[in-house]
Amino acid sequence: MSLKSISTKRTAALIFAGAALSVPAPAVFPDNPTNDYKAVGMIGNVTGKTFKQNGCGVAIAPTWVVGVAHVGGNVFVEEKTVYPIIKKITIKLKDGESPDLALYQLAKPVPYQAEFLNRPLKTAEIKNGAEISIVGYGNTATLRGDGKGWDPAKGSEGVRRVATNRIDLAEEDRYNIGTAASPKWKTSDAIAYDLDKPGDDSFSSLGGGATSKEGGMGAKDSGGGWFINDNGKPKLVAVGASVGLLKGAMTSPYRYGGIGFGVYLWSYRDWIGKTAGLK
Ligand SMILES: [Ca+2]
Repeated sequence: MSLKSISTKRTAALIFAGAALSVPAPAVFPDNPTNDYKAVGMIGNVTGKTFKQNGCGVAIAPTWVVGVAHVGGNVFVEEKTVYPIIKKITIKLKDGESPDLALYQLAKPVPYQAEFLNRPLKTAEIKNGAEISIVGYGNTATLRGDGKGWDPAKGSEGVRRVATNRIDLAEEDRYNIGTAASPKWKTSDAIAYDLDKPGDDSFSSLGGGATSKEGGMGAKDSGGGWFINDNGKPKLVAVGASVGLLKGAMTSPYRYGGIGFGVYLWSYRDWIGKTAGLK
């Protein structure tokens, strides 16, 4: 399946964003395994003794996980323990397109839960590129020989990794999580990063300055957590949703200049709180 769709950018040119599920090669890259962020787990299907990973999710309460609508499964795996999913809930809007956001209710409680950032992002954090940590279980990637970015590496999924980047902008992210024949459009309030090359801002598409572990995410990282350091504590601000690229500027969202979008959770805090019964 290969989907290409349009994301409307409020601030400048059009971005063409492919829904993350349509990208065949997954990755949180570079290859930085982490023991932190234990509330980020895998979502997938258990059939008999076989587990197939479809994406990620982040536990936000003992029996609730937040993720994206285009990922599903019958289990959430946190720290190698399997928790059956009872129910997946998405937002139903009367008017307009619903966001690519989902909540999963678990059959039994998980030990680790993430904390939300309990305030909106400040204008300065978006304008000045606050650093984020992107966490997921997709494959990693290797640097291209031509120095133009990354190539996802197959067969290395199932490891929790963290990459860093900066928030370059906040905008709506719109894409089709269905098929061309039977489209299911989603429009989410989102934040976005671009992939920068260390020491060379000429590839930058949204704002220069590579971070120490500059990287991003891909298909099976959908639903993974994006965290901001808030007074020394990692706070969840978004769940990874899609990758894309500037029209005509490049050929792969994994090359430098490629863009990743995360669903901005503050916009949906009322629905999340009400649905999951958070205090
Ligand atoms: Ca960047």
